[in-house]
Amino acid sequence: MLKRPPRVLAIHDLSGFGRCSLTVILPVLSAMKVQVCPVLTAVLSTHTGGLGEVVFRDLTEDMMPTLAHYQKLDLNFEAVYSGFLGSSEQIDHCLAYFSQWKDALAVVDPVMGDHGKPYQTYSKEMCDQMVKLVKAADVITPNLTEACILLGEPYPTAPLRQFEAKKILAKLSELGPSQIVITGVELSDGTLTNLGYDAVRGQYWRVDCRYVPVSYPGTGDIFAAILVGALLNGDSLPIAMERATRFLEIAIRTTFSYGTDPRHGVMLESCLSWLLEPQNFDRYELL
Ligand code: PXL
Repeated sequence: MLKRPPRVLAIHDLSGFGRCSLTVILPVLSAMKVQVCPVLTAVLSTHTGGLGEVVFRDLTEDMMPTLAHYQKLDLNFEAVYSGFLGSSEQIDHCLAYFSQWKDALAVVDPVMGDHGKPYQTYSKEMCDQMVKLVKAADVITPNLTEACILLGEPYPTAPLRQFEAKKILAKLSELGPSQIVITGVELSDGTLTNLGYDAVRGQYWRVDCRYVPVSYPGTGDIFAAILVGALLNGDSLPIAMERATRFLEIAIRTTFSYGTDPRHGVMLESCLSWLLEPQNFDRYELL
């Protein structure tokens, strides 16, 4: 039994304004009683999603000395969790962190794109490197765009049928990870859903989402952070998925009701207390 809260080494950027990356990951995981130890990849004035020219400080060269320091301190982590990465070199450094803490749950949120397209900052070389990182992961949380980039497949032009969705999940698990979650998938039955696959149990899961006609930055980061916290606290995969899905529904619907600028992200502060309260989960289904 651990005599302290679970501890996550979180390799992410800090974007000052716009509610993404560490500004949402830290409060979410702290609320879930998980200790976060951030390793910063970069500091930005805002996220890169349409708020103008970003002030950017790259911190790649601090990543390996930080690893060496933690090694010297003989620190243990229950999870190593990476997110938005700015260069191939940073991806190599993440691989070094995964090798250093082999027993830790290796979680990769392969932040590469959305709405069918890679982000402008994402070169073909980085997409290939991200495949290497995914191969070293236990858990991955791509959206459908990222899932397609990882598999080198075109983004589907029509909603997916169940067997097509299962095929994508199974192919991603063949790369290495045993738990796959794909967010924001439109199924041919008219639902928007988050899909999961537990390759050890051979089970496919879905948690359907209530649709809201707006999209906010940082929601993928919140989803992955809740999933990490939930898994470390002993949730099963479908319950971890439902916890993340339900929280985001509340955060998105709260924000939508106020009509704030979508680029400012979701009103996390108003909703965070939901994570502290006991919840019952009965919305997950087998896919
Ligand atoms: O939410 C992912 C993310 C993280 N960090 C930065 C980003 C984005 C998405 O746009 O720009 C800097």
